[in-house]
Amino acid sequence: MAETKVKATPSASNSAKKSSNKKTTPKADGATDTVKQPDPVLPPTHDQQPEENAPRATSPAEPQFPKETYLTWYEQMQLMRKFEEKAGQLYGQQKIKGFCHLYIGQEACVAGAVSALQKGDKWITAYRDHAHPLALGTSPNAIMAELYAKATGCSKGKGGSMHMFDKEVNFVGGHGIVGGQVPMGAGLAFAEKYNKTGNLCICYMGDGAVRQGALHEAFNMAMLWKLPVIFVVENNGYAMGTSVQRTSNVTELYHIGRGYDMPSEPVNGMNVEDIHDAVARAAERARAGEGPTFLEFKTYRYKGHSMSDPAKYRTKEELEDYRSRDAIESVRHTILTHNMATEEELTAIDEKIKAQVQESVEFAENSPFPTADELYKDVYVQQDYPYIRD
Ligand SMILES: Cc1ncc(C[n+]2csc(CCOP(=O)(O)OP(=O)(O)O)c2C)c(N)n1
Ligand SMILES: [Mg+2]
Repeated sequence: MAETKVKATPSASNSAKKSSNKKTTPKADGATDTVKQPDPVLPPTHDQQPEENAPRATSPAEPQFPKETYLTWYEQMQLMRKFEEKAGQLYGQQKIKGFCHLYIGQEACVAGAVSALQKGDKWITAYRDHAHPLALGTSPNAIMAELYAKATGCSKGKGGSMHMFDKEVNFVGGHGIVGGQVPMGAGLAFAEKYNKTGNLCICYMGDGAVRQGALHEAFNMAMLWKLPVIFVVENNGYAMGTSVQRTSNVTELYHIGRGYDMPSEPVNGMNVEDIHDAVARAAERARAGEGPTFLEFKTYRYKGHSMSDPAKYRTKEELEDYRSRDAIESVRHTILTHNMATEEELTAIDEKIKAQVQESVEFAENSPFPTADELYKDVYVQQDYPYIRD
């Protein structure tokens, strides 16, 4: 099968990678491609029986990245997982209220992208949004306090689980309207291009969002203006309890980019290395002025849609099958197999994270709620809005 070599990128993306051991990787599947690209090894689609599945995602025979990158991935993904396990417990105790959507199982989708992008890049996603700011460097204290609706939260306690926001790390939310962030992602990329910053925007969405009309308008404009944006669909198989197969004629969601000649490709969302590579290729294209890319991360959430979902619409076998490909376990296995760290050193990282999460709970517990006058702050009001008549 034909493969296309990737060029070395000057960005942070490939500095995370071992210079001596670059593998050749397929280019995105766009109409401009002349070569038929091979399909990467992917987790099963959600209508496949476990026995039909592709080979299990295992640690590579030879690690492609330096030790520091694997250790960073391990620490970031463990922080996401442990933080959210705690958030789930606290929700059960009614310390956290309202909606709460956990990212457990999908951690590689963020960790692999963080290592492939640079500091000034903008990030936007839907309401399953705790992991993104955690990996970008927002303090767990500020995220936990936001879950508690406390004034010290990253959205001043006024956003809650679905509306995390942190300008410091370029995390632009946290959006509750399915697909609402897609045109905003294009707009953020437009600003970067207009201001000639050299930065890009990575815009995440769920599989439910690709059916929204606004996505199609945004894709068209992003291609027309060659905006520096990476659109990512995290296809975890379900929009609430409804599977992709029940709502879409096109089940390989990355094909949707083809209608706009947008370079598009499927990625094994349970494999942090594959995600890094795909995002690095897309970033290189965006920074070279070649415009957007559409990536479909094939992933899975281990928990229900939100805290109130017992997830009865899927089988135990399906869940177990994805758990057996767990990205954190894979990275842990790579680290240990290749002597990048000892069991004791990984345990020390786990202990550090446990303490960080515990500290965030104490911080949130001891923080005040916002005062009543906060109600009228941070509200967008346009005084001369033309259509209001007295
Ligand atoms: C425009 C709009 N319609 C419906 C909803 C209700 N709703 C909330 S989450 C959701 C499912 C979205 O699933 P998906 O995009 O696959 O994301 P996931 O939850 O799997 O991360 C729906 C329909 C909404 N928030 N916004
Ligand atoms: Mg989904």
